[in-house]
Amino acid sequence: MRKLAVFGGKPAFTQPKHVGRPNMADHDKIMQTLENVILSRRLTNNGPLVQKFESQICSELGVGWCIAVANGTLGLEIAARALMPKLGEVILPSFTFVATANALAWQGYTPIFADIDPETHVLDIKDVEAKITMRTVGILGVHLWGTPCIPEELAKLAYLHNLKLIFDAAHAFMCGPEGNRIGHYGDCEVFSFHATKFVNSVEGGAITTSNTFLAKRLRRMRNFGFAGDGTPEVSILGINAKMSELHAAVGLTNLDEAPSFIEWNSNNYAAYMVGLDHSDIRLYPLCAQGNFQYVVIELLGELSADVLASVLKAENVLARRYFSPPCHLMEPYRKDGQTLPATELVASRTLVLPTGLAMTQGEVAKVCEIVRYCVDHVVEVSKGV
Ligand code: T4K
Repeated sequence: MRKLAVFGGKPAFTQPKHVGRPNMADHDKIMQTLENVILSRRLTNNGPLVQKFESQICSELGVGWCIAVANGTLGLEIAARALMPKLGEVILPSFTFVATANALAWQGYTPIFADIDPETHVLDIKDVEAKITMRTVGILGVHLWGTPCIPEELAKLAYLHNLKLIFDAAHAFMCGPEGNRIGHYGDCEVFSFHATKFVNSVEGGAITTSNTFLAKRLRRMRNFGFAGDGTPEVSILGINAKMSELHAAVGLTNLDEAPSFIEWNSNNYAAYMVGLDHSDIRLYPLCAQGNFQYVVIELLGELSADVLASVLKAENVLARRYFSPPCHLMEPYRKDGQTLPATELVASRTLVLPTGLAMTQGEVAKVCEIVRYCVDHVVEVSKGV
């Protein structure tokens, strides 16, 4: 092992290796589709490319309805508004991107955080059940890292207590086996097509549902409350959550390349499996039929995730401490006495490593070598950082 960059050695990479470096389809193809949009002068307001993007998502996921939106956060907000007109408590995990909680709080709901299963990182059904009160109006599960968030168990619980069930599927596009892909669970599911996501439309998102009545309501809410048939009447409160044609054009072009992105990511994941085979490292087991977008490790020994992140940063590997601190420890949500032991444990030892088209398997091997070295030399490394 050469000298680590934190100790004055040469960084392993000359260019930064990001978590969430956007995957992009062929440059000329993207430029051509963008030019076509501009020349057509049809730029937004439920244009033909947005409609095509929606119908391709429906057939990809095997779901009846898709409503494309400007981003995943707005998707969560209008899904909540459409389903839960009465404000109240909504149960969700704290181990998620803060947008999940913010979307609820911004709309006036009270987020109630439930703990996770430390193995799967998704909601612990027992804790969800324990947190249901007379004030609960819904449950918001998160398919973290693309792992289905116990959809059948949550559906039973929601039915039993007459609650609405939404899934944040921001990480889970094209996860789950063919014919049973994430997209049709609960009352609706919300995807993100942000730049850092496996398929991106620069900014963007989509709500999918099998409920025709709900789909119509969401469509109206996305467009100021208009029915979309040219009539000027507004029967429900709406907002502007529309996706533009330029965003849909990028989304469609990238969607065409999704199978090759998955293949690339899964080869990188296989290389991580080989390189991180160590008793002090848990490589989070990604769902076999997923998008392999998040390479998540948990440090089980003495090495701290912050120390490893600093060592990697010096090597130009910009690993991320997703999701630390978890939401319930962030200022807007902090409460005296609020503890979630599994969430806090998992958040304290988790680090997300780079993958995607910008990483080759050779580069993955190099990252693994640094990680293993740090784990094996924890005392020297920790002293120096
Ligand atoms: N629910 C969940 C569970 C989510 O994870 C998210 C979003 C949402 C809901 C909300 O969906 P959206 O409203 O965003 O559609 C990033 C993303 O901004 C965020 O979309 C994502 N989750 C979250 C997990 O990651 P940051 O704060 O880490 O972003 P940032 O700017 O630090 O970028 C991460 C890395 O990616 C950087 O090292 C640089 C690289 N990058 C980023 C961008 C934007 C690029 O190379 N190029 C780029 O254009 O939140």
